[in-house]
Amino acid sequence: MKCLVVIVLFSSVWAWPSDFSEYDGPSFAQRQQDINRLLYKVDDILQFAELKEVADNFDPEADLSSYSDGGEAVKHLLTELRDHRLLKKHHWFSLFNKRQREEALILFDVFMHCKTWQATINNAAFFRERMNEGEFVYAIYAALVHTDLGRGIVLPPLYEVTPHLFANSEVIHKAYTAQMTRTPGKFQMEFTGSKKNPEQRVAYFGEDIGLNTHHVTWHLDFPFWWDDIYGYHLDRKGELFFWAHHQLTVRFDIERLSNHLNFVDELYWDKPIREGFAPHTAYRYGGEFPARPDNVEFTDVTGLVRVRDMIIYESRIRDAIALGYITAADGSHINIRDEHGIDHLGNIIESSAYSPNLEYYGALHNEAHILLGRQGDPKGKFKLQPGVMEHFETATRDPAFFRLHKHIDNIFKEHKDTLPPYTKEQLEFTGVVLDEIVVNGPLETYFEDFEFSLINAVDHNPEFGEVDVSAVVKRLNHKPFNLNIEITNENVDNKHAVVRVYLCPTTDANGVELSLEKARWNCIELDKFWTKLIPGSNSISRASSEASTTVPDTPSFKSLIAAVDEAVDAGTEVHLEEFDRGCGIPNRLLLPKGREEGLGMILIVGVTDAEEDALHEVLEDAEAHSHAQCGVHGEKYPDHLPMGFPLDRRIDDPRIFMSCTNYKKTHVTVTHIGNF
Ligand code: CUO
Repeated sequence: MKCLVVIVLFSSVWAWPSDFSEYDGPSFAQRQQDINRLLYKVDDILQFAELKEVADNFDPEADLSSYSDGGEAVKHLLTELRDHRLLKKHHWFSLFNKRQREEALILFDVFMHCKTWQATINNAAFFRERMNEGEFVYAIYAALVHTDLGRGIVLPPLYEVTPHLFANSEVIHKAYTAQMTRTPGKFQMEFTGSKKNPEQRVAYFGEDIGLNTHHVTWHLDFPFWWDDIYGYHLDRKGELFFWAHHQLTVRFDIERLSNHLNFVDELYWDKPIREGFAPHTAYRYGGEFPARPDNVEFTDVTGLVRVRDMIIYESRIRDAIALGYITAADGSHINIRDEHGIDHLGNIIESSAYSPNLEYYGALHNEAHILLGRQGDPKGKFKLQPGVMEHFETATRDPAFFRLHKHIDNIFKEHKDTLPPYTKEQLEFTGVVLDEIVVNGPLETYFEDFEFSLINAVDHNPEFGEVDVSAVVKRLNHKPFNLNIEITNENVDNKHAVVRVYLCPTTDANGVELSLEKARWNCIELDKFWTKLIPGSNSISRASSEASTTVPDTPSFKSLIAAVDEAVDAGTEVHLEEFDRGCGIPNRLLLPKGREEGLGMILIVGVTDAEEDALHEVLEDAEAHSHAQCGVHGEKYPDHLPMGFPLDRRIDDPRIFMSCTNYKKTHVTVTHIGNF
């Protein structure tokens, strides 16, 4: 079903740059095998003879007709290579490092201009052996996400391709020892810190390897450096930046609530960073990630970020919110007092290359990541490497990540609060009555053991072979449940509708009841889906596994390799459509942890008119992967209404809301089973 949806979606005008219907390259299984092999032991030389042969003998300039830019990008990269300007191998890579990013993006540019799969793979093999491994991995993942040729390819789980960015140093060291002593081992991975630190209670969330994969993949889908010259426009990218990170922030707060901790407070440029952090993680090359003690005052990072610039940029952004317009680089005004304002604001705050005035509004969010990442060694006195905040893979491990994003989120809220509350006309869906919502099955969460391979974390001598090494980590999961919704359509014709499902807190951590106006900004988006309402009664059943905020577990790298190799050997195809989307919250994290005694929450369901949603016919009755917070590749965002509707704006008078027949709420309890 998902395959069908994706195929239909790509036929629209928003489709990716080239027409895949004319594709006559290798089979999907063959392409996936090529990718698996390029990423296997990426820090080592190529392990597969055919690819190694290509890497050794391919001449990227021999056939410039295989590039859509006449070979401009590849010539650029080769010049850098021949001039010995490229970052050496066995060195850390950070996307926030300007020069390293530029190098990765030249390779990305090469991939984007390859006309055939073979040209892509030849270049990948060639540059894999000559460029920094981190730059290579970033470039090829980004290309697989954004080129037509990468369509359907499953991104091997990053926690098994680059385990150092996901596993703590303790288990990595054990894996090294196991390899050296040739003793296979499974090593229990603990979360960072000790019980003396209250933040430890929610470390399972920030350190969840699936959540980190979602976060890094979201930033691959919507890179801050993206320029439309790469072939297409990323629809509502600024708003998606707001929404995906708003949801991360809110979710963290509900995890805190589950663990009797107050909602996180934002950080302030002029106050100490309250929580320190000891990452207990190490680069594969370059030593440990730097630690930061408690209560460090923000200090300028020599040559990179000045605290006073952050204050100035933020003040300009707040001025724009107060004035209701952004000043573009040419001096013109861009109105933000409407439903599109959030998109512009997201672009200037992140800031992305879509920012209409980078000079004036700066790069508040991106530079804050660097500023926070360097507070352990701001003057570079100790030659420490970038901090966890300077990698999307590791950023959420640091409690300061959530303080920063709460701060950013509050700026977005300041803007949303300038917009008038929705009127009854905007909220209602004439003739549609949401009669009942019933949750089938208890909302129960539990921790389970999850094993992932560390084989790619250690070096091995081909003479002695590899030893099986893996980490076992606790991760949150929930029991499956169903949402049953009864809707009456009193109209005489069919109606296309979108159903929005939110899970909201009822109190803060002190048990103080939250009004709807207070709670609305703290609601988790559980699901959003399109459906057709026939005249009369409609019974809708939606399984938790279908939630469009989530993705299923990616197969392990080992099983991906096995399934694909088997298909290639047999000359058959392999079907992995379900896993071709890396962006999305892991489905097992759909529910917050809750409490052992039960955490009371409110489920709010709304059904609204989807007539204006261009893609609703495609999306209805089908899972369209994780479109709610990740959009649909190469397409217009499927929902024409603002993300978070209708809870994104002030609710001055809840009675207006309640008088609409197309919304309903019910009390639910999220219970955690077990003692963690
Ligand atoms: Cu995703 Cu700050 O943007 O981490």
